[in-house]
Amino acid sequence: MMVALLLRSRWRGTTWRLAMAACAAAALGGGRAAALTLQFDYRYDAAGFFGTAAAPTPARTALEFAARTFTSFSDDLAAIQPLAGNFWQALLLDPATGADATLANLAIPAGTVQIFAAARDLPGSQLAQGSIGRVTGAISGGSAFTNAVLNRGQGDVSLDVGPWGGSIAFDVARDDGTTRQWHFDPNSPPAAEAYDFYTAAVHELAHVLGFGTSSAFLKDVAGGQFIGPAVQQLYQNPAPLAGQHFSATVSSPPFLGVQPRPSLGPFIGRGERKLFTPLDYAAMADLGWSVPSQSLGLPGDVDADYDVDGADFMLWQQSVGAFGAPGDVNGDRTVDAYDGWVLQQYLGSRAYNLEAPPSEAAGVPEPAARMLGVLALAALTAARRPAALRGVAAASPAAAP
Ligand SMILES: [Ca+2]
Ligand SMILES: [Ca+2]
Ligand SMILES: [Ca+2]
Ligand SMILES: [Ca+2]
Ligand SMILES: [Zn+2]
Repeated sequence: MMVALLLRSRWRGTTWRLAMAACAAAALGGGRAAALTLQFDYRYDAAGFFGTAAAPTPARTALEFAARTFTSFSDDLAAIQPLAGNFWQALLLDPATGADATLANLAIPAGTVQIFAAARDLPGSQLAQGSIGRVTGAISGGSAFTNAVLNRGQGDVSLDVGPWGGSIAFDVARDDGTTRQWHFDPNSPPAAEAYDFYTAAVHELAHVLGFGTSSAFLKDVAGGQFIGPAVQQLYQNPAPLAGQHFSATVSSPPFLGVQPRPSLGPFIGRGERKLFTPLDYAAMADLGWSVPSQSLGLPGDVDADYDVDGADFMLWQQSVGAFGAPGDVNGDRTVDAYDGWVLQQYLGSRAYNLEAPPSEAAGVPEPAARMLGVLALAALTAARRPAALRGVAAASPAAAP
């Protein structure tokens, strides 16, 4: 354990920042094959918010980096490959207008979801909007083709979500008509007055993948709480919901001290960076995604001693480029710069042993202290005038913008 490193705040460890900046830059450009591919399609982005592949804007780079949150999922999604005599029609929200759009006979490779991305002036305090893709009209083809179209061969759609993809839209203008100020760089903290694009993108991509938007999500909702087994195991209770999000009072175990708020809460504040926490990953597991175990505990704790410190960093550094080594933070079995980026985000964090009841683990905050933490977070949220993040559920008029 290197105490000096523990005492540094997440963003002020200059040495670490320099070392990790180079690594994260490499991660941003990495196109390495992974189990789940989020393939972005920018055909609706006539305004050029995302630029081109040859000349990407910072928004495009940040969106594609945010997608790595999910590329460790190992679901075996069936290919949608329309052959002669096959027909299907995708129904999506056009991300540039918010209107319904249809696309006939999309071909989508195995292990891939296709996500249409654009930007527009979203109403009110809405920052971004992710919606899961639907299917409209009759499907022509045999049962294997039909199953691939409807749920990617994942079986009962009410138990395991398997979309063809969907769409994602980002706000470009504030209510007063001025340009929306985003912070695009995942390698630096957002300024106090800007909203963090990475944080919004990760949140909306989870909606595209079914959180708050699928029947597999609804099966885990009872009495205004999320009751999926992976979430209950981590949270030790059903987790309160606020509509299609975790309630603003929910924070993610298994951290000691003030626990981070989940990505899938209802708001983000100005200047706030939120990561996809173990609680968020547990929810995705409950929707039927195959989430690696590394993502369900303290991320970056490579040596499994309930902290993220210099010893973990050294283990990661020594195994970069290796396959299946202990430096694999995100569980995609490859050790690369992205693992180092995640590790850096959690540097200095400590956790309790999930195998032991938290009430018996040393150093776990007492209920009163925990409540104070919650109140402090709520006050912070109010002070920063949070803006809304929204997912649009399939065929749910109440959830439409
Ligand atoms: Ca707007
Ligand atoms: Ca699945
Ligand atoms: Ca450790
Ligand atoms: Ca990895
Ligand atoms: Zn949302």
